[in-house]
Amino acid sequence: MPGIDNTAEVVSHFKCAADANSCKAYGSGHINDTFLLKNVSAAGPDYLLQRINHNIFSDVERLTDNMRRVTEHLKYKIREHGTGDPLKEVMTLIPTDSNRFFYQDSTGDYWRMFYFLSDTKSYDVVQTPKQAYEGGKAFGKFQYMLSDIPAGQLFEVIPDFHNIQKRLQYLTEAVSKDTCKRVQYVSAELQMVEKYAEDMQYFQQPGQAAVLPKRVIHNDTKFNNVLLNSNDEAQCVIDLETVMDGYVAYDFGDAIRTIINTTTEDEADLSRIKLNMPLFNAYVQGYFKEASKFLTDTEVNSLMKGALLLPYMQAVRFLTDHINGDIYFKIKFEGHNLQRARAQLRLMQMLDANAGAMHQIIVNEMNSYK
Ligand code: GN1
Ligand code: MG
Repeated sequence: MPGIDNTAEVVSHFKCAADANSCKAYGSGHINDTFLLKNVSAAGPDYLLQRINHNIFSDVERLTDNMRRVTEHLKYKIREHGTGDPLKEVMTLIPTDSNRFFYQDSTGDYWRMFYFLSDTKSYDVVQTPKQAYEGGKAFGKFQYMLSDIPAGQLFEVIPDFHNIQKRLQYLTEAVSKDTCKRVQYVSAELQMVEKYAEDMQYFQQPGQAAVLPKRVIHNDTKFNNVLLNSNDEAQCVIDLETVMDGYVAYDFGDAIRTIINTTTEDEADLSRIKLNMPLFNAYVQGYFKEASKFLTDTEVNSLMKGALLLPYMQAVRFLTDHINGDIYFKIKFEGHNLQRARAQLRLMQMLDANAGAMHQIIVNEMNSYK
């Protein structure tokens, strides 16, 4: 990750007590660059500083408005219920000296800052049913707390973000340009994408818009976007920049994609990718504890479709980026995006083979609340 040459300048514009000299790269995001900074006083909170990838997030001002709106709403809900600490359970954006929540430096880069939540953990691979249960509860509660913001109010930060028709169109365009001459090596993956393309159109069918409500959803519910406390209890949902309208099944599917997989998103040895059903069960239980309060039956019936779509869509996105020469997702080595795409395709196939049984688990859980 590129470091920061102008840390002191950037930090000086935020109303914070961060020690610019302590700046260290942090986290495993694929898009933005994140840094951890210590407080100048040992007693004060530390900070997270993020360089926003503004090739991808082109309208930082409206993106920030969304994040403000969402974090304020979540804090209000937590205060209203009187059950928790909004400062610990919701990310807090730090204002700048001009009372905005992002800063553009002299090189054109955009920055934002949060309080760092100490004594929390995130996991790339889930280890215990308790963690999965807590993750389910966290994302269910997140959707529930936002369910009174009507659809259509938040800015569409990345248009067609989870529109599989568009994602497939971008893949076709990448294949026809073939700028890096990589298409000849990925025909097996392209064939597999093609084989499932029609089955994946569920959410795009014209009738769906009439029966499936659009809601404010997270849109990036990887398990490592939930912070757990030292007792492995859910504390805070992070990474709020793609919070915008969508179908709840997208969040469900993205979470299952990362929770049920016994290994990482980019596993090279496909034989290590297995489905951990106890973790699936636990996530479903945690999720419905909150989501049973607002989900419609049609939404419940769509959840498993989301669980198949999200790994598939992720594979399409990784494969497109591989063909385009790795211009979107950060990579650690050449071929990384292809390896990610292969792993996600394998995961999707395994989910597909078990979809009937998994759907039944979902339906049974919802019925237990009726
Ligand atoms: C990106 O940067 P990160 O890791 O939070 C991506 C998500 C993908 C994810 C795959 C804006 O998220 O959509 O699901 O990588 N974010 C964007 O790991 O494209
Ligand atoms: Mg993200």
